[in-house]
Formats: sequence, C-alpha cells, structure tokens
Amino acid sequence: MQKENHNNSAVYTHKLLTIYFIFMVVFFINNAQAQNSICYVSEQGSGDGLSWSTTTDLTTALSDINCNEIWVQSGIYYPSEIVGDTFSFLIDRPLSIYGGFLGDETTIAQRIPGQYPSILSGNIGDPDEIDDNSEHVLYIDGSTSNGIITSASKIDGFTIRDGYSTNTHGGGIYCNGNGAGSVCSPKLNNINFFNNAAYGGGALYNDGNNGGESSPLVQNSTFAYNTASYSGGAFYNQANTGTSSPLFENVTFYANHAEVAGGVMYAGSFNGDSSPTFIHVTFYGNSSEQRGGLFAIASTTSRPSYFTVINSIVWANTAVIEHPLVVNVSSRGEFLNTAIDVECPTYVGVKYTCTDTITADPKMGLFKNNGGFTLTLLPHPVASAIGVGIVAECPDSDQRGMVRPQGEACDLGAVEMKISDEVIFKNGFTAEDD
Ligand SMILES: [Ca+2]
Ligand SMILES: [Ca+2]
Repeated sequence: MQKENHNNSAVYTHKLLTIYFIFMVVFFINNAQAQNSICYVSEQGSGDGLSWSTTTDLTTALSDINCNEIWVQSGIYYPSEIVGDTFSFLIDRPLSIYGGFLGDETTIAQRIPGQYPSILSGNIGDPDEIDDNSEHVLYIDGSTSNGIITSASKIDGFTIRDGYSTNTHGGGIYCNGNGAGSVCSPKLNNINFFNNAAYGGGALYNDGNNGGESSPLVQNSTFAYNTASYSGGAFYNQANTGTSSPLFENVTFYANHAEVAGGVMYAGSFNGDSSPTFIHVTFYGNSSEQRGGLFAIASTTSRPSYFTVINSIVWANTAVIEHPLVVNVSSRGEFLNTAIDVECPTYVGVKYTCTDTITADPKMGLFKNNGGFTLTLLPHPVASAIGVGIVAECPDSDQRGMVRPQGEACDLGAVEMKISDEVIFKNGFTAEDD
C-alpha cells in the first residue's frame, strides 16, 4: 500500500508539473503577444518587418494585426491601396505609428527631430497634376469591430501632404468616428500638414456624426497652405448629434485658406457638440475668401458650440466680407490672454469674450525650420508675446520640444523663445525679424 501510494503520489506530482509547464508556456506566449511588437518600414521594404535590416512596406505593416507599433524610416510614401473611392493609407484598428527615423534607432527618443522626414504624400499619378491625387492621404477608421481609436493610438513624426479633392472632406486625414459607439480620437503629434485640399477641411476632417465621436488630440503640429473649396481651410469638425471637440496644443496654423468660410476651422454641431480648445496656438496669415478668417461655426441656439483660445497669438488673419476672425450661427467663444490684432468679434445676438487681450504686435518671424519636427514662426524676442502666458495653462514644452517656461512665464503662441535670446536681446542687441 505504501508503495502504491507513493507511486500514485509520484504520478500526481508528474501531472501537476506537466500542467504547470503547459501553464508557463501558455503564460509566456500570451505575455509575448501582449508586448508591443514593433514593425519596421522603409520605402523599398519587402522583408518580414521585424528589424531595420528586414523592413516591410507601409501598407503591409498597417494591415498586419501583429504590428501594433510601426516605425517608419525617412522617405516619401504614396498610398497604393484603394480605400472607398480613392487611394489611402488605412488605419482601422488601435495602433501607433512613428516616423522620422534614420533607420538604426533602438528607441523612439533617439530620433533627431527634423533630420529624417517621413512623408506621406497624396501626389500619386502624374506628379505635375493634383486632380489625380489621393482624396485622403490617411483614412483613420474608428467605426469597425477592430476597436475604437483613442489617444492611446499615436501618429507621430510625419509630414502629410498633397491630398486633393474638391468634393469630399479631409484631404490629409479623414478621421471616421461616425455612428453611435464609434470613436476616432487619436493623438496627432509632430505632424506637418502641408498643401492639402478638400471641399471641407483641407488637412483634417473630424467626423463625429450620428452619435459618434471624433475629437483628436493635436500637439506640436503645423497646418500650412491647406485649402478648402468650401469651408475649414485646415480642418472641419462635424458633430450632428455626436461630438467633435478636438484639442490643439502647441500648434501653428499658417496661410490656410477657405473659399467660403473659416480659413482655419469649420465647426458644425447641429444637435451635437463641437467645442474645440486651442492652448498655445499661433494663428498667422490665414484667410477666407468670404467670412471668418479663422473660424466658421454652425450650431443651434439651444446647443451652441463653444470654442476656447488661451495663451495664443492671433495675427494677420483676414476675411474679405465679414469679420477677420469668426463667422457663426449661434456659437459662443472665448479668447483668453491672447494677442489679437483686431476688435473682439461680435455678431448679431452673440457676444464673444476677450479677456486680457494683448494688442501690441508680437512681430512674428518667417515661417521656417526653427528646430523640432515641424515648421514654425518665432515671436520677436522682445515683443508682446514674451513672458506673458498664464502659467497654469502652460505645457511642459513648446512645439519644438523646448522646455517651457524659459524665464518667469511662458511666451504666447506655439513657440517658447530661448531664455538666452531674450537675455541677449534685452542687453541691447538689435533683433532680426527672421
Ligand atoms: Ca498627381
Ligand atoms: Ca518665456
């Protein structure tokens, strides 16, 4: 009996060990799958994508469910897959994608900002023609069963350019959060949106219609030379019975143009909510052929849109017919502690709030590479934008990655000037505008 018990015990122990072993194997496999699997992409990539020496192509990586983080080497990438009616890059599941790599980095932080641009270009077909370009360079779909797109999904370190359409929205990015339960609210960081065109929202369309949500978090990015043949030269929020309330922080809007209304933004929120927020944003040289050099807003009296602009620069924006800043139906809005070169907007039956407005010229420099991933305009180092930001609203760094504040308080707009520049100029040097 003793012997048999011992044998039974041994068998039992063996079984336990076997179960334990199987459990551990399954545990490690699951654990490995739960980790970020990085996929590496280059222009000519045709490998397995598991290293910089075996890169794959961008369309393959985006469609491979094992790629939940994608690193993209410097280069120009053209969409080659049909999505809907046009060629686009498609993101239809939660993932993060980073550009700006030379191609030997082992961490995202090793990227050298601005040195190795990764460009997503809509200029397919004849390079001298825009009519045949992609209608949306990037299509982000937060309406599928693959999962909603939240700010955990990051698009970081790209130039998105040359999307073109005269009859659809979102030439650069179409962000689809249409329908109840859908969410398209990624984090867009270190992006240059250049020269995109659409009917509405030249660079970006935030589709939060039909009870859905599209409220991207846009940081450290620039929108320049984007146009709308209708409205919203840079971007267009649509929130009919849904939500489209993006947040822009450390962002530059330069020389965007709408042929009808809203050189920068159109926000439509009939029976929904579109209440965008702008913190440390530079709006410079945007225009509308008709109304609202910056914003065109359409909402209802019972549910007005409400925009907020804080610690920002609003300068040299124009509209041909009506107010150089805002045209609206039933919206509300606030400009707080912001440099503005025109009268606070008023409209029939509507009062905007302009609090602690700075009316002296910030004397902006030229639009160019001033460091960082994106192009910017520097404020004059001894003019009105310097050192007057509300500290509580100040991000940790500026659009270029410069630590904020330099000096006692932040500078208005997207860029913080180096304290050394401020000190030098305060000591009597003549500052140059560029
Ligand atoms: Ca073309
Ligand atoms: Ca400062």
